[in-house]
Order: sequence, then C-alpha cells, then structure tokens
Amino acid sequence: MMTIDRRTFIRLSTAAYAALHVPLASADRQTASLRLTLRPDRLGNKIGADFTGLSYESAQLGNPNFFSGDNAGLIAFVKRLGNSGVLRIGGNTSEYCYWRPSAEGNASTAANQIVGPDAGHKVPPAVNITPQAIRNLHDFVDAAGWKLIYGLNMGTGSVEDAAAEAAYVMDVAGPKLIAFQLCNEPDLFYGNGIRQSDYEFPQFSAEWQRFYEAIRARVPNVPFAGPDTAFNTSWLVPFAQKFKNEVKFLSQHYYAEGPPTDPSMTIERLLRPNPRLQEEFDGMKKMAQETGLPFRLAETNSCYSAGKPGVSDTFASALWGADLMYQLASQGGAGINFHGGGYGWYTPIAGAPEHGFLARPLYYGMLLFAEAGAGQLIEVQLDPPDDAPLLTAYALRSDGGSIKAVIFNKNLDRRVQLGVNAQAEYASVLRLHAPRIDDTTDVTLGGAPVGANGSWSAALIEKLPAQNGVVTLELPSASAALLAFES
Ligand code: BDP
Repeated sequence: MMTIDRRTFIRLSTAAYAALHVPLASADRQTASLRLTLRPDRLGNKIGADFTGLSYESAQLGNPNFFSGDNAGLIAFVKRLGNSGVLRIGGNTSEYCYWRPSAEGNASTAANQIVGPDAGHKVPPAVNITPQAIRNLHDFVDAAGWKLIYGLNMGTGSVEDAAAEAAYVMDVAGPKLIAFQLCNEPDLFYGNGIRQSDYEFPQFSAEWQRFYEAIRARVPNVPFAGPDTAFNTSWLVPFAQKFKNEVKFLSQHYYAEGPPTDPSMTIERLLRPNPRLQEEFDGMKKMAQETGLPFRLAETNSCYSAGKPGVSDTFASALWGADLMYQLASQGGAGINFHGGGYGWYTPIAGAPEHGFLARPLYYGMLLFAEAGAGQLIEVQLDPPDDAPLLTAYALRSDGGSIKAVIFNKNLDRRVQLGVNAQAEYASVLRLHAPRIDDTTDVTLGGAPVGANGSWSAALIEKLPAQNGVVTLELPSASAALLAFES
C-alpha cells in the first residue's frame, strides 16, 4: 500500500490553491446579488442534539482539578455550546498516559497544570491517570450534561492496564460514556516513534482486536469507536468491514492546514474549499455506507502542530469552524469535536480554573451552531453561485418546527445581498461579526460578546420583514448570519 503522510496531502492541496490566490482585502469592493431558495419539502440529514463537541488531550487528566465538578467556569462555557454535547479525551498524549489505580492525587504533574494541544514535535511527558481524575471527569461531564469519548493508550500502554482503566471508567462514567477509542491516529504510528516504519492496517487491526477482546473480557458491553485515524482514508473501509459489529460509530480526524511554519498556511486558504476535506468526507461516507454505522469527526481544527497564530486564533476560525459543522452535517456526519485546551492557538475555550476562561473566535462559530440548534437539514440553492464563490448557506427545520437558515459570506472582497424565499412574515437575524477577519478579540454574536463566565445573550436581533415572500439580507464580507423565520 502506498504511504502518503499528512504533510504531503496538505502540500498537494496547497499547490491547487496557489492558482486561486487572491490577496486579503480589507473592505468590500463590490456587492453580489444572489437568491437563496429554501426547499422545506426536501429534507436532508439530521443534526442531533449531541452533534457538537470538544476534544482535549488526555494529559489534561494528570491534573484532576481541571475536568472536575468544581470547575464551574469551564462547565458554564461548555454547557453554553449545547445541552448534550460530547467531550472527547485523547490526542497524541493519550499514548503517554498511564493508568495508576493506586496513586493518590497525581505526582507526575503539577496540581494546576494546564495542557494545550500537543504540537507533535517530541515525545510528550508521561502522565499518570488516577481514579480521582476519572471520578472528577465524570462529575464534569455530568454537570455540563455532556457525554464522553475516552481514549485509551494502545500505543505504549499494556493491554492489562487498558482493561483495568476501561473497567474503572465504565464503572464511574457508565451511561455518560459513548465510546472508548483504543488509540490516537494509528495511521501516524509508522513515523512518530510509536511503531516501526512498516506499521500498516493489518498490524493495527490485529492490535486493535487484541485490546478489544481483553477489555470486553473484563467488562462486557463497553462501547467502542474507531479507527480515530489522522488522515489515511484507505484504512477506513477495511476497519469498518472488520469491526462493524464491535463499534458504535466510526471516527476520523481532520486538520485543515499545517504545518504552521509554512507561509502558505493562511486565513485565505482556510476559508477556501479544501479538496482534502471532500476526500475525507468521501472516505467516511463510504465506510458508513458499507456498514450503516454513523461517523464522527472526533478531532479537528484549523492547523495541526498546535495551530497557527494569526490564523487559528482569528475570526476566520469562527467562520471556518461553523461552516465545517454544517458541511459535515450535510454529508451525513453525526458529530464533531474541536480539539483544544489550555491557551492553544486553536482552542475554542482558553484559560485555567485559577485564572478564568474566555471564548476564542472559534467558540463564537460553535455558539452560532448552538443557537441554530438541532433539527433536520433542508435543501437549499444559491443562484448564481459564481457571483460569490465563498458564500455558503444551509437551512434546517429545527426540532421546535421553525425554519432557520445559516449563511456564511467567507468572501473577503464582496458583500452580498441575498433574497431568501420565506413563508413567514419576517426573519429575525443574529449576526456573527468582527471588525476584521484577522481579529482575535472583538467578535460578537447578535451584537454581544461571550462574558467571562460563559454567559451570552443576544443584544441585537434584527427583524427583516418579508416582502412578496422574500426576505432581503445584506451580508458584509467575512461575516455570517442566522435567520429564523417567524410568523
Ligand atoms: C493531532 C493530535 C493532537 C495534536 C494535533 C496538532 O491528535 O494531539 O494536538 O494533531 O498537531 O494529530 O495540533
């Protein structure tokens, strides 16, 4: 099997972008007029209440005070994103975390240690996971009303420890646990020192099976997901075929850009369609079709190697992230987990229990998605699409019954005037806005920022009346809007 690494994939897609390069514009130079047709009679995929999610490094469990029922600050931020999201614990550091059932507290890390996304440059320090960390983690997700995906250490850990850890997590977290993952990005094991360079799917699947059987022998009925691969879509169908009866859902990761040192990894590039993403969607859809199993983007963000300042921490990440959520839903994905933690460049929520938390731009994109809520997608059509190439639109019939539309103008050089057909008297509009696309602060949704305690409520809801069945929305460049149609 040909091996192509994540870097090569991203470099190849960068070459495709070079021809399309348009310099960052600071103001709207033109207005494009388009029509958005909503077709409420043509239903698409469902967006479940547990679609949204976050992902953190397992090493964060080395500090049992972080994910704890006492961390009210972070709980408030998490809860604001959805009443029943999914917290995934994993990442590179999951391969260097060790179950230590008899350890008290944790001697391996400082009591207040904060762990950001791993940059993948070196082997992370070993971290002990104690029963207290698991109990606190349970209290955290319980207080947030969220569920848990828990990554075990197959990379450098023993099968006995994995079984013992899984038994404890299952005992404590019970119904909160939607799945164990057995390792993180095994398709990179061949090159990151975890396995030999000839490590391929057959070796992985044999190991996966061995761990699975040992854990199941100790704790029957524990739920699993996998393969949690980084990029290699060629592992997906074989995994799905082999383990379709063992897993509850299929998981894959996606990073839009990287590495951050590459100057071509920019805001503009982030906002353009990414051929890699479609390739991942196709791979995931294929494995879902083969098996009927749901799939989840269990770890994602803008730029691997812990993100890129000036890109990952800007308002562009809000437009990119929320648009990605809808693209994934449109393709049939069951959910998404944005990776983050600490003060990482791409983390949606930054901070520490001792210093408080704050919403980064990406958080605002997730908040827009939360405000639109769960429901069923309906078909939409933009005409003429070429007039605003980076305009995307989605619509759903929300679980409450109302029709909503979410529109992203990712064009940096043109505002859009959009006529939307509406069987309603008016549309109320929440705007996602920042003064500049590269702003790292000053982002607002509905005219209001997220407060330091995770509180948010709209300060500005515009009401656009329908005239002859059409609502006209003016959408500045680099902004988004959520429309709720009301009578
Ligand atoms: C993923 C890893 C995660 C890293 C992230 C990154 O699972 O631990 O933090 O890449 O490189 O591959 O930012």
